[in-house]
Amino acid sequence: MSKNIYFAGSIRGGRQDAALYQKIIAFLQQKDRVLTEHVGNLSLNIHEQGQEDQAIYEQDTAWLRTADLVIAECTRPSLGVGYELAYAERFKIPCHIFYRPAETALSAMLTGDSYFHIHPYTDWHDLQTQLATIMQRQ
Ligand code: 6K6
Repeated sequence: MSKNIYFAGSIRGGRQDAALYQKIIAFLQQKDRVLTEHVGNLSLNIHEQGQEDQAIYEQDTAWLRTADLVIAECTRPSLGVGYELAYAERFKIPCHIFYRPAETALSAMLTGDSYFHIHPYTDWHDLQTQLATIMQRQ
């Protein structure tokens, strides 16, 4: 059965990986429903979002509570993504965290928490292979 996936990626933390987020979302959408497609929106202007921050918070936390799993790309550090991961843990939603170790040292608050499944990867091919394995298992 198709799952509801909450994809988390940096927005105000920096959009350098936005094209990668878009590719991950498209990959996941082949079989499942991604609740947060907007995270991969390449034309997003982070200064003129048009939505009140409180409405964003209410919507995103409501989606998180209904998600079957969270996939987070954490190479670009983001306070919002860190918050979402802690929120998901509180609601016992499985969380898979991806990052490129050559480009970032992931926070000890993530690597030190055994609740999280941490997946270092090197490139798109590696990431895609690991994602496919996780999605088969879920
Ligand atoms: C409209 C279109 C795209 O973005 C918007 C408005 N902004 C947000 N909309 C929805 N979720 C958001 C928005 N800003 C942050 N988030 C959530 O926080 C996303 O689910 C991301 O995973 C995370 C990013 O946090 P920051 O701290 O990098 O902004």
